[in-house]
Amino acid sequence: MKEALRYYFSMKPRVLSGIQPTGNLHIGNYLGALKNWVRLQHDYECVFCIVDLHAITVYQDPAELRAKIDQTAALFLAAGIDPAISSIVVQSTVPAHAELCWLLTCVTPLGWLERMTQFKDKAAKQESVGDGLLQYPVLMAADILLYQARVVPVGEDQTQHLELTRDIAQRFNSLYGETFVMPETKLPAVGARIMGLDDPTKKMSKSETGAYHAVGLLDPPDLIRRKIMRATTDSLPGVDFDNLGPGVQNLLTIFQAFTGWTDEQVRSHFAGMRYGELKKTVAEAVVAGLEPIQQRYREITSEPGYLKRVLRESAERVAPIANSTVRLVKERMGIYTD
Ligand code: ATP
Ligand code: LTN
Repeated sequence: MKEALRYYFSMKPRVLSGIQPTGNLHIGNYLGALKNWVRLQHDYECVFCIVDLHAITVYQDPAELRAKIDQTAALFLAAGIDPAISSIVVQSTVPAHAELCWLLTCVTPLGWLERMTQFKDKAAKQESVGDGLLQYPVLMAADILLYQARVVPVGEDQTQHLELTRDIAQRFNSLYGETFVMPETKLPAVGARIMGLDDPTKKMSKSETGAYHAVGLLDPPDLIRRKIMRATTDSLPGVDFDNLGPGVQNLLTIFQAFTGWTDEQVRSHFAGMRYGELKKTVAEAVVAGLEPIQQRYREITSEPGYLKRVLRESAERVAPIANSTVRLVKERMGIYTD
């Protein structure tokens, strides 16, 4: 396996992405990010991070955070990330993430960070805003640039952070000489922005607490059905493709992303269908799509020591790449490296 990995490290362009271990992973995280990761891992050398240092930019209950780190890692595996060819890394176990973040902070103008819409949204919800929340996108840039990642598969909400990453990389390169590869954003063709079931004008999100907002990846089938049957639609009787409300559009997107049907297949199957029938069909597609993931999750979490081993081996595998980037950046900046 070591030989195979050497091949992957030397021949293929790199992909990096991450998910925060906060709340319960939902079908938006799966369709927007994870599902794309699984597909990409055969063509790229992939590093997928559980970004615990990002999670603490808003207060997390310590015991809950610790449990969610394991749960998120197990879900990466359950969704189909293969640890023989991809690395699954808990961000805080590779200290170079935090180290590069500081070095990049020093080349990032404050105004760039204050303009970030996610910062403005999250700051508006807090009584007191920690410095970490402002620095959040610099840490994200560090995650990506640390591995010289060429491609970053994310959902649509992360495009502004990716633009900032490129701006930081460009600024560094022009101040200190060519150092960083310019990363590209990769959105999924369908499912880049799944909306909340209870309010289809808002993005489905882990931090939203409404009981009928999101379908969790570990929700039992009956709960999935109940949530989808209660999804907000509109007052039309059935699906009208010339007049699709956001709730119906969202359900069709979820269906299409899970099944891989073409636009034409979706249109001809659902045109005129009553909403009750539409919801039943979507619910069954989601239940069927999540069933194998839930099955693998149970297997992974019942194997003692497996997860810990995957996380340790991944961290050991990527640390030399991360450390050599930090060393290069320090040399470029004139920092002591001897
Ligand atoms: P939080 O509410 O805690 O910010 P989140 O649900 O937005 O969490 P993240 O950990 O921030 O989830 O995102 C992980 C990945 O999932 C990112 O690539 C993000 O773009 C993607 N993602 C999150 N929500 C959605 C969504 N509703 N539709 C598509 N992709 C999504
Ligand atoms: N901010 C991202 C999570 C994240 C990330 C990354 C995504 C942290 N570091 C690096 C891609 C690449 C989010 O989804 N909220």
